[in-house]
Amino acid sequence: MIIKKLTGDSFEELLRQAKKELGDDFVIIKTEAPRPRKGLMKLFGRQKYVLVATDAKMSSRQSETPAKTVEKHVEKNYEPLQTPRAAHCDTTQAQNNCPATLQALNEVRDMLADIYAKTRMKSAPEELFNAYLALINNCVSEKLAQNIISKLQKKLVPEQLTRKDAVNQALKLAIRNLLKNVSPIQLKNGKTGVIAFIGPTGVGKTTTIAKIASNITIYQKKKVGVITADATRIGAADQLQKIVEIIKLPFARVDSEDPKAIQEAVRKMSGNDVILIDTAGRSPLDKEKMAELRKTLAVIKPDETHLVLSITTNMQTIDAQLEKFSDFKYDKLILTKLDETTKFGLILDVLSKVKISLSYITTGQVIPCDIEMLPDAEKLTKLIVGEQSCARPS
Ligand SMILES: Nc1nc2c(ncn2[C@@H]2O[C@H](COP(=O)(O)OP(=O)(O)OP(=O)(O)O)[C@@H](O)[C@H]2O)c(=O)[nH]1
Ligand SMILES: [Mg+2]
Repeated sequence: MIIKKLTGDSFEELLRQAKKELGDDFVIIKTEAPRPRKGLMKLFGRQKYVLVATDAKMSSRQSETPAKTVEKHVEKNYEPLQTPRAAHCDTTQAQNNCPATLQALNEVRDMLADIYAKTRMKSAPEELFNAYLALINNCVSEKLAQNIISKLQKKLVPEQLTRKDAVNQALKLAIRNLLKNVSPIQLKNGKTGVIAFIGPTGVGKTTTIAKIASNITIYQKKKVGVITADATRIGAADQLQKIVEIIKLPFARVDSEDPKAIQEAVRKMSGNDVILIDTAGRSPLDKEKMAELRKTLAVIKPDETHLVLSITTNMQTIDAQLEKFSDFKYDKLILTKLDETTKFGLILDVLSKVKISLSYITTGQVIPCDIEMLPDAEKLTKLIVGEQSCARPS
């Protein structure tokens, strides 16, 4: 079995190269699209597309079973097991005997599962495979892309599968369905809505609150109060205070560790239609600060809690952030910094994981303009399939 890692400027180029080097039946193992670079990293040239492929034939006609392939791969690449059948014994024993071998076996097993999935994709009709490539090219995870394409394959009739427009339309419909839950802050007549914003450090919470406060005041003509419970960073509250002073909104700064002060600030602002509460950014790795945030929220008892995440983060980090914030019972998701990327697949992955409504997306640093107060699923769909490459309104 030959496995090749190829790099180039486009998937099309890599697919041609793989075909040349591995023959018509090559199987894609892994693909990576360039990630957007930030700051000084932008100076170091464009990142490349990566494609890992093998010549292994995984069809039912194959002469070798997957298990045999695993065995051969392990035999060839790793030290022999201390006990001949360690891989079949219970996990603890195997880990004690030879953890590296067990890990290698797991890696190869995962790799084979992935090869099977990719083989299914590659054997998909051409238009479906192109749709799959469009998704991964835009950084939708391979797992989610495979899932979407498999469902399309089952749903479309053979005649539709050969037509680019039919596949494209069905793909966009499938994506729109995943994005359909859009729900900004719900204002209730006669009741003050208390809305808390939480999230990791630096994702844009304070800026987003300033945008929301301005928009609700100016365009929806509702009364807004703003409280910041971010007393930790010097200057953090000042920034928000300056903005809300310009639009003449009630503002309070409270110590997040002082429950009485928080309750009092909320009480004083109860004549408003909505109170927006900023919290200090918390590194999900900082257990102490996360516990403090939990206490603050227990005092605030918000009607809605919006988790704010930045789209410039990679999926692995977002997974870790979602896990750490999972016991906060957030209701809605805000995605920020869509102006800083040209690959929007992450939106789909995040939303299909959290299964909550998207409340807002933000597209720049300018207050109050760079926010979509009602995210447009149609536009997000175009961004995700690559029909549109810029989130900012033109
Ligand atoms: N490009 C871009 N930058 C943004 C966006 N939203 C916020 N920012 C910038 O991100 C940086 C951090 O924004 P803040 O609003 O302070 O973020 P925060 O989450 O409140 O930060 P902490 O309170 O420190 O956790 C600032 O430079 C903002 O101007 C956006 O949609 N696009
Ligand atoms: Mg802040």
